[in-house]
Amino acid sequence: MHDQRTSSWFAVLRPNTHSIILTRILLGTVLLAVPAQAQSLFGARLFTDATLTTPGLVGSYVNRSLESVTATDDWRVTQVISGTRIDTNIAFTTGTWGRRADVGITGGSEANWDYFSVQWDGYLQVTQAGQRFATASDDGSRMWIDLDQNGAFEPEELLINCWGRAQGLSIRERTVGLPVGAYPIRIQYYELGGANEFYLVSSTWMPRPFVPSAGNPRQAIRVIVLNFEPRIPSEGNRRLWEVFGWNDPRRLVQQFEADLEWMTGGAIDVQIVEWRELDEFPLFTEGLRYTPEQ
Ligand SMILES: [Ca+2]
Ligand SMILES: [Ca+2]
Ligand SMILES: [Ca+2]
Repeated sequence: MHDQRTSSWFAVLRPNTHSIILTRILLGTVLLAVPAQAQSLFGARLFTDATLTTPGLVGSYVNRSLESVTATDDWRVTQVISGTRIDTNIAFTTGTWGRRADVGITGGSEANWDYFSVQWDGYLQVTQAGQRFATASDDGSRMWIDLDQNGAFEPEELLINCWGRAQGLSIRERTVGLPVGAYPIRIQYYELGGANEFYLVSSTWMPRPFVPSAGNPRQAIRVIVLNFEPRIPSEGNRRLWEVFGWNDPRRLVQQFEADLEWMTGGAIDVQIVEWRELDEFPLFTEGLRYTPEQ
């Protein structure tokens, strides 16, 4: 099923990869993160201290979801911190956050933490010039990088990835390409329910802006969406994506549309002209069709 949440210069590959991912690869998607190897950061390293000696960021955990906290303050000052931990690799799939008790989290289960937040602080050492950075998160996140290295996080040094509501794994804003150097960094993340994933990601890739001309106008692509949403009788007729806690296909399609337009530099205009809801499984070319109980 199409549960991937990806962006044009970035894709998170989970164990089942799907046609959306393949489409993006064909279009020049730069793959950056493969959570199985828990590696998402390229051309940069993280340290807890200004002397760049201890790898990782210091995670200050909060035993509730702070999605409604719009104030962009330092949670170590304004919130009750339930535990701290040095996280050496800021790349978490739902099941790889560790033991909740280590950082005072009580929501959810060991395999799927719920209703918690974390603020990471430390230093980002850019080792390869031109890297751009973003967060990819389920649910929301925001990140400051002290781009001008003046020791303070100004408003323009804040990137926000859909703060304040539930979201599937997504990426929005990216930094400019950063010169080699060390930058103070702060990341805040919250999880409501369902999957909880977070990646700090990097890439040098940027789309080339499209300049339309008389002989080469912007192309409209008219799309019919065939939305296979089989309902599962043994699960109270809930839809497959609800049973498995995957992303809502409607939101995925919206994000995919926006990403396609962005990654072509505006050369195409995706127009969804028809949406068909199909309570069935797709028929594969070799004739296979899954049944609900499979
Ligand atoms: Ca969760
Ligand atoms: Ca600054
Ligand atoms: Ca979630």
